[in-house]
Amino acid sequence: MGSIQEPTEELDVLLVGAGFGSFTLMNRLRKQGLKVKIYEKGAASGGIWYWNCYPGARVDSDTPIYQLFDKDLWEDFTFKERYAGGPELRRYFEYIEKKWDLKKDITYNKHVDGATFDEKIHKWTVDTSDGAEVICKWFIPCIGFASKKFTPPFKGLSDFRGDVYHTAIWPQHGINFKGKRVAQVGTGASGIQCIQEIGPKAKHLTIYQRTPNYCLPMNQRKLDPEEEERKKKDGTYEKNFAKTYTTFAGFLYDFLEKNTFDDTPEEREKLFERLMVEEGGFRFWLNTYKDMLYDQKANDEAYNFWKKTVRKRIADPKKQELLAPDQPPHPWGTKRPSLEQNFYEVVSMDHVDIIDVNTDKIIEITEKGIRTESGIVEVDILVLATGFDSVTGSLAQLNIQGTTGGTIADHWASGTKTAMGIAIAEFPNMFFLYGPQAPTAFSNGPSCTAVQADWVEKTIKDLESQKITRFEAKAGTEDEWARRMKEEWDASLFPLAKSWYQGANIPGRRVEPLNWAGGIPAYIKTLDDSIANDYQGWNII
Ligand code: N01
Repeated sequence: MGSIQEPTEELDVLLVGAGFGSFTLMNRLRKQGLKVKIYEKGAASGGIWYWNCYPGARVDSDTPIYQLFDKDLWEDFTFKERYAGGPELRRYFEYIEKKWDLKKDITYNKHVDGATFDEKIHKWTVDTSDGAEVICKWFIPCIGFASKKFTPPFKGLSDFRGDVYHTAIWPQHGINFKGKRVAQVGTGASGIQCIQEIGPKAKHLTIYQRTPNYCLPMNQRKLDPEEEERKKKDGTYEKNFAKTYTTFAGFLYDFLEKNTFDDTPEEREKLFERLMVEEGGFRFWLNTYKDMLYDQKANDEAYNFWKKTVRKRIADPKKQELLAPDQPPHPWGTKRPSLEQNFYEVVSMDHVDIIDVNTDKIIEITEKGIRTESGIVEVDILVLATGFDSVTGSLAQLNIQGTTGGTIADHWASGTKTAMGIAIAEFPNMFFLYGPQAPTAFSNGPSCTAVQADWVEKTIKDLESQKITRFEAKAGTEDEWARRMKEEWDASLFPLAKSWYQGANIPGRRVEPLNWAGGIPAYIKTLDDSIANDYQGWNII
């Protein structure tokens, strides 16, 4: 609680977080005549693109689908690169704010601490960091899957006398690495992008790697504005956005209709070459044989091609084995692959070292650097690219109390439970976007939020028109969704990787499927069915 007490504000809808999800919903719910506001803890919009402003931050989804699908937005904004960088994405959010006149209803630097549902009036009372209270009928956190950073509990971290930066709360003013000795822990999506930028600038870079990242070539390129204009006019953009509703991950491509061994080795090689090297991006992951993520032998074919291709770019045999090991530590694609531009060239530089923390464990951080079993490396700057308490951490960290008085963390104490990845039993009149048990991490972000926003918009409209005041998922709806989540998960190879997809990155955390692995079309059908069957899975008052 802060010191200034402000008067209580009454809203129809409070959205938390200023990103794709809340912007979409604010625009649509305003049109229903509802009084809507966004509270954002940062000083500007963009969500992850605001906070994670580390060097080289760039999206791994390609244009045009990494944006909101509304024509009035895309007709006047053209991205400059196939994969937009952080600064361009921030400009894009500013553009939406202006175009939709959102700013007057966004309060920045306002952190939602918690909320309580009032059973008498069927409304939420929301507490914020400045001591102000807001009462709202519909409470919709749109805080993504990565708003709680994770720092490993390294012994001695606070003793380090140099500078420590976590990729998830990077200083807005940027950091100069020129001539510095740098240590970086973590080689996930954030880590790979940092290494590409920091490596060439630093005097020396030591990378502490636990698991090699199965990186794919991004094949970045500038977009031709004239060609984009043509695609806007000839209906290509509209066709593309419509397609995202029909593919597994909301991209413009999908798994092939054939299995790995339907092709001859020569055909397979040719296909892999095209997907990974010629076309690039996630095609080698999501536009490949349909059994790749389900059958170990099929997966081995993908891994071996990937290893062979990557090794050609690394001269040092030791680095080859560290970055693309002979034996895969987990099946191909069961952890999030990163898109890289020159990662393998940067890590091949003489002043860049890789320490495998599995065989040379980190013992402690000292005043001067990192001590592993083999000795100490003294550094000026320590970069922690160690990720997030992903997917559930964002919501569970807030003191949101449901009808039984327990928080979301309490509700999930014996396992994450949601109704279709969009609501929680005992938390009436609350929805969330891009969080647990939705296509979230297995989707293009704007595709997932578009699908969920469609459902929330329709549902609120239905309920408002019927003067419904209380809408809550039944426990059975959660149980059924948990069953389907597990069924999809267990059929795949995903359980075989120690990934944040299943919470395995957080020491001591329950390992469980956190993302819907059944694809966007099946997810849409589930959402649509719940409306078509008159919300039978919900208690309505
Ligand atoms: O986080 P991560 P991230 N000792 O959890 C390592 C999205 N995103 O911020 O793999 C040593 O992936 C950990 O090792 P391991 C995207 O969905 C998107 O990079 O668990 N190492 C891993 O290497 C992405 O996937 C974009 O064995 C330790 C790293 O730290 C997600 O956010 C950009 C350790 C953490 O990687 C998360 O990405 C950025 C320890 N004790 C983020 N603990 C784009 O679209 C952890 N690690 C480009």
